[in-house]
Amino acid sequence: MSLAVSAGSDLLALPNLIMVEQSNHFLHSDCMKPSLVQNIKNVARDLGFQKIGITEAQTTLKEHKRLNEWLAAGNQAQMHWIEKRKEERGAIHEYFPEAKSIISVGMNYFTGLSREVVGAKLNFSNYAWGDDYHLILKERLWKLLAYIKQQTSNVQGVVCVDTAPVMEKVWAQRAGLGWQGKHTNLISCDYGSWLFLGELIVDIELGYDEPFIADLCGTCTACIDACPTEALTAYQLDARKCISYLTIERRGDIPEEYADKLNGWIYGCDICQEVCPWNRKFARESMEVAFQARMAIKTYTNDDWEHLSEEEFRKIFRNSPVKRTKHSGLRRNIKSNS
Ligand code: B12
Ligand code: SF4
Ligand code: SF4
Repeated sequence: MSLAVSAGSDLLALPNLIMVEQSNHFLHSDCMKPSLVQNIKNVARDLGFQKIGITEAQTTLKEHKRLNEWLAAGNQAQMHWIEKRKEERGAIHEYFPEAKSIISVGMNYFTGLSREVVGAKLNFSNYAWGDDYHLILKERLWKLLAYIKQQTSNVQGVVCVDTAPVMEKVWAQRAGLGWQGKHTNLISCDYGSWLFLGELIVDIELGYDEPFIADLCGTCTACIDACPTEALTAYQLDARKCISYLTIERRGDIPEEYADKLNGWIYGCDICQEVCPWNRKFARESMEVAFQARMAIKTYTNDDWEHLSEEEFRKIFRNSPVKRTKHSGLRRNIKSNS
């Protein structure tokens, strides 16, 4: 039997009585109640999430310890915001005391284009080719919460996408979405690692998925070998050396020793993911219009980027993740590459 949420244009308008399909007949859910968990997953899928899993909000002692060790070694560089909220990041109930279940979602952002086809040798990481994912994922997760509230009264929930002090990859792994590869990103068997992650944390118990226990990296070390700045050791990243950190998060000049190794990256870096066999074999083109590359990303030449005015910057990167670096940051990155 297949359960399918009836395709309504407005998910919030989904009826309390969901239609379910059985042998080509539509039945009222009053006659045959599908579980809330299955409905949540169906609605999440309709909202455009390709990967959905649910896990219990339990303690994360091992990961908390590793986070503390990672911080103590100075791997966070200038990202003091990680340290400031490390207790919440390492223990979900410090962040949301009532948390019972974590609905973890992944959204495919692979555009299907490689950086070889764009007009410039200066590169933007493909996660930043289109609209800002924070806004897109958050809006849809709020809709998912609204749906759950329609079904069950007295549910409280919080929506997290990137900026909340939660370890998103850890929850995604526990919810069965995939495993954390040696490049530290979460990899799924069906989309590779080109997935944005987000969570809806709720204060009700739900049915839970099996965690993804296998580590499918095997003996591969392609990401570690390809990283131009040697930022990776297996399963750990030293942000001080990472081009993504240096071009997005770092304030001030990019240190000389790394400026030589930027390899054309002016916003983020995709090298460790590009070489990953899971992405090479299993990446699938995203149907999400919002993630498609902006015209300038595809057509601008090095010369265009080198002469980019502040006004153009504002126009091109309105509602894009690139605005985080500001015009001055992008100019610094371009200069560091020359
Ligand atoms: C800080 C941050 C960064 C920093 C640091 C990255 C890092 N690896 O920590 C910088 C700026 C470098 C960065 C870069 C990127 N980021 Co970022 N980042 C984050 C953020 C906000 C927090 C991550 C964090 O907690 N780091 C702290 C360290 C301690 O965590 P960790 O790396 O997971 O560490 C674990 C492992 O080291 C492991 N471990 C340690 N020893 C061992 C040993 C073994 C055997 C094992 C198995 C594990 C293990 O234990 C640690 C704790 O669990 C998350 C969002 C979030 N709230 O979670 C996004 C996030 C991880 N970033 C994301 C993305 C897309 C990127 C980039 C790809 C962007 C780009 N193209 O430039 C790069 C990828 C670089 C890379 N190789 O990781 C996505 C990843 C999606 C995915 N599929 O995994 C996230 C989840 C944002 C999102 N909502 O989608 N990021
Ligand atoms: S994002 Fe680039 S610099 Fe950072 S670890 Fe991956 S390959 Fe290395
Ligand atoms: S490149 Fe190899 S080692 Fe690195 S994450 Fe992918 S499979 Fe794992």
